[in-house]
Amino acid sequence: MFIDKVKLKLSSGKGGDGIVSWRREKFVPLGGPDGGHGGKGGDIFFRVDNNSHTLGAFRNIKHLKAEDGEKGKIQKAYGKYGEGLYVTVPPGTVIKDAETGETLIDLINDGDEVMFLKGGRGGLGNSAFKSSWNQQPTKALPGQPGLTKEVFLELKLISDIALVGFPNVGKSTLIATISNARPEIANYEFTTLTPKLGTVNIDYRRSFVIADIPGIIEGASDGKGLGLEFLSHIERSKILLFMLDVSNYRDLETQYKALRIELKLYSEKLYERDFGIALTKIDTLIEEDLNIKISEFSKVVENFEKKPLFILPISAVSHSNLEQLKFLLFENLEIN
Ligand SMILES: Nc1nc2c(ncn2[C@@H]2O[C@H](COP(=O)(O)OP(=O)(O)OP(=O)(O)O)[C@@H](O)[C@H]2O)c(=O)[nH]1
Ligand SMILES: [Mg+2]
Repeated sequence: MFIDKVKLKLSSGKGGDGIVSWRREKFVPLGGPDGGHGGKGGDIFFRVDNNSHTLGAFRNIKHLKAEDGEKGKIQKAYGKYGEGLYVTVPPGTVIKDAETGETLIDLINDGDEVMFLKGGRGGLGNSAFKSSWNQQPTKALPGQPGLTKEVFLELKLISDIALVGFPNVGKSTLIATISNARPEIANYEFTTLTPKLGTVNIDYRRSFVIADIPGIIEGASDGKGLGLEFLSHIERSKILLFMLDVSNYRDLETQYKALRIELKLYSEKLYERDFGIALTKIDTLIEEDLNIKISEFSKVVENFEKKPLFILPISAVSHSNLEQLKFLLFENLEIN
């Protein structure tokens, strides 16, 4: 289940108490103090793991707590340290303070680990208080309490390229054809309900990540269709790929203008992001009609101040220009 926002309470462990105890040995009637220190409480860490792409694991979790430290032992032995707790999140997870909304940590790279809440220190046992003027201290300290914080975990997926288009224009088909992702594909609108990532291999050592997101329609910024909330997942993408369907009942100009407007309404920054244009499903038209559409559409694009990196007619069904598309995207990512 794709979940991209959860609220969670996190607590580090309490430090174990120090204890009061006295050495008991044969033939030593008045043993000195030997109460050990309490163990430290467990810390809370965040750890990034590439194997998950959603926060669904936290769906039914309200509170996570690291282990408490154990109390000190006799013979000056430390209590056992509380086990640290690792909260494993997908790359792109932002940790926010639930009270203030402030961003605390942005977790990007697989394997990254960050200490978030330190466990309480263990208390000193009475052995620590022995001095020349006090040979029989009866004092020991309690362990420090742990720390508790409420946070929002918010996932903003990390992709190099994000597909932007009306529903049913072939976004998922493209990603299924050129990447390892296997999204659902169907001939109706809003097949894709949640963002998905796929990796596109250029050769054995070069690749990029592409995000398939739900379709956008006119008025999405007012909540029409699936709205625009999921666009938070493309905020980190370096390049957007507008997908415009040459066979759609909305013509290319209508699709393009509406998408540019909705994007702008969502975020000026995303509106200014570099983008390419793929004209999709060209296998559905004869060449002559396609050429007319392309030349008309080129004029429309000229009227916008922000120009695309490229306009490329493609077909995921007949595989037309898919290699070119991969290379154009990759090349522009390298320049970016
Ligand atoms: N002829 C032709 N049909 C295509 C092509 N690409 C996709 N389709 C068809 O178009 C329909 C929609 O494809 P999807 O990939 O699900 O479209 P989408 O943009 O992901 O749609 P949403 O998830 O609803 O936003 C499916 O029936 C596909 O088989 C293409 O290049 N040529
Ligand atoms: Mg889709």
